[in-house]
Amino acid sequence: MSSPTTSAPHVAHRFLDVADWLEAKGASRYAERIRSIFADSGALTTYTAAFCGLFSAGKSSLVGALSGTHLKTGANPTTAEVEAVEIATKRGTLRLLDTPGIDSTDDRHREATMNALYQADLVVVVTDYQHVEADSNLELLQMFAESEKPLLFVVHQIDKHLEAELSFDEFAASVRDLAADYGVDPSRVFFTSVRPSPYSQLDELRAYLVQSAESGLGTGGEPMLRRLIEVAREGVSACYEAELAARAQAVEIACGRAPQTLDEAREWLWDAKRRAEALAQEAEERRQDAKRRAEALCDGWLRTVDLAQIAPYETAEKGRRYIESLRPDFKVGVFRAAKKTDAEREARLAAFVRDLAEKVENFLTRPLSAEMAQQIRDLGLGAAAEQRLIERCQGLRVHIDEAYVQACVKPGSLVSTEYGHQFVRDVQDRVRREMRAQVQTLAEELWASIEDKIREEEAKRLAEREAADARCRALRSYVEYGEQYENALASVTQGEVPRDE
Ligand SMILES: Nc1nc2c(ncn2[C@@H]2O[C@H](COP(=O)(O)OP(=O)(O)OP(=O)(O)O)[C@@H](O)[C@H]2O)c(=O)[nH]1
Ligand SMILES: [Mg+2]
Repeated sequence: MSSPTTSAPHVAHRFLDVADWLEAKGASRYAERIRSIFADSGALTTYTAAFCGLFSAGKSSLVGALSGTHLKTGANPTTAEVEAVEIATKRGTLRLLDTPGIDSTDDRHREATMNALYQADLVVVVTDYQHVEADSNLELLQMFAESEKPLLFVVHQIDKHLEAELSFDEFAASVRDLAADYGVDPSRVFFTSVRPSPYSQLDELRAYLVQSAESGLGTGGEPMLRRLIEVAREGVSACYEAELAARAQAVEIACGRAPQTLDEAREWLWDAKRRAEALAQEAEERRQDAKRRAEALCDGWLRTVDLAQIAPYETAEKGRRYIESLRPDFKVGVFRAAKKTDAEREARLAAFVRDLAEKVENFLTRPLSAEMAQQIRDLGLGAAAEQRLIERCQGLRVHIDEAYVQACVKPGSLVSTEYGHQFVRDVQDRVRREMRAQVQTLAEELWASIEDKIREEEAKRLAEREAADARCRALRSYVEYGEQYENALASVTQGEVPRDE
């Protein structure tokens, strides 16, 4: 437990506000305990040791002997309510609480004793000589060990020890080992008796208690403050534990295991966040990769269109000859020249068209569509998409006829003798432009198919991504609540009312 930052008694008063807060949170039991510590007029100058143990261990006899008072004792369950006796010390009062014997099989009984412990600065677990190792006694020891109060372990009625059966030293050593198993320091183990016995450490026990009280009370009000903090922290735990456990269970469902500590949960959350981000990023990277590949394909196809030899020298020559035949001064023959000239023009046009169409088919359309079909096959898009796209490749076409070529002629340029070359370039450009447009449309259709495939594959990974997100959510909720809980504990440890978030 954290120690208080200041021992000034006025700090204690702030706990009345903490009590109100606990009350409002539904932890009225703890609010009551805080108020009852205040109601105890001697609280600031009192150090309290609670004597607890099974029935008839000799608690009342022991408390009586230590304080020089007479308390009711007996073989049957005797003490019915917590009784206090006081011993004056140099710095204040040492209060001894004699508590009713605990029937460890009765939960309500145990709870009643545990409830009284909030008043104690120290718990003395008393066991009688004959029951040191009895199960019920060990259970009790376990219960007190968990309460986190400073513990003394007292073996009472040591006058019953028979040296002939077992040496006292051996017995004492085994008791100290046992106590150590429950976290009790060997220096806090005592053997006592109210009857004469060479082994009784009644005086040592009294001296130890007085010494504890004096050092506890030394700085003024600290035992009370410590008790207040302890009760307030228990109250905070009562407020938060159930919800925290529920959130831990949600984490267990999402992660397969519940976190043991808040730090562990924070670590898990960090890992889970990174995993979720990595999964999302991987998905995006896969998409980007696919996009880059598709773009590279399209670029390659466009390059094929640009580089295809669709008008080699002899084809270009035919084009130029056709243009030449369109010039105003072009004339064939002397007789019936007009008709012959027209016939020549048509012949040159037909020759150019035929040749060009053949070259386009052989050097552009066919190789391009074969290249595209092969590359699309290599993508493994799935039968249906693949077939559809390959059919589209096979449908790539620039339909070249006379009208197509004639449409490229710019009549105003016919006067120039150089125009023939330009005309052939214009026709080629038109062919390439139209083919590029078809390729681009097809590339868009291809990308749509690739995206479909990506979506299909991502759907398979969706379960993993959703699980990662669910882990993040459960852990975040646990960590947030755990932090509120931690902050509330830290606040009440300072005597401050936790801020409600
Ligand atoms: N031999 C021996 N008997 C003891 C000693 N101390 C107590 N007794 C006896 O043990 C019995 C129980 O003593 P109590 O002091 O009443 O025990 P308790 O733990 O207060 O009992 P409850 O209040 O009923 O839980 C009585 O008969 C006592 O006389 C002791 O040191 N030696
Ligand atoms: Mg008693």
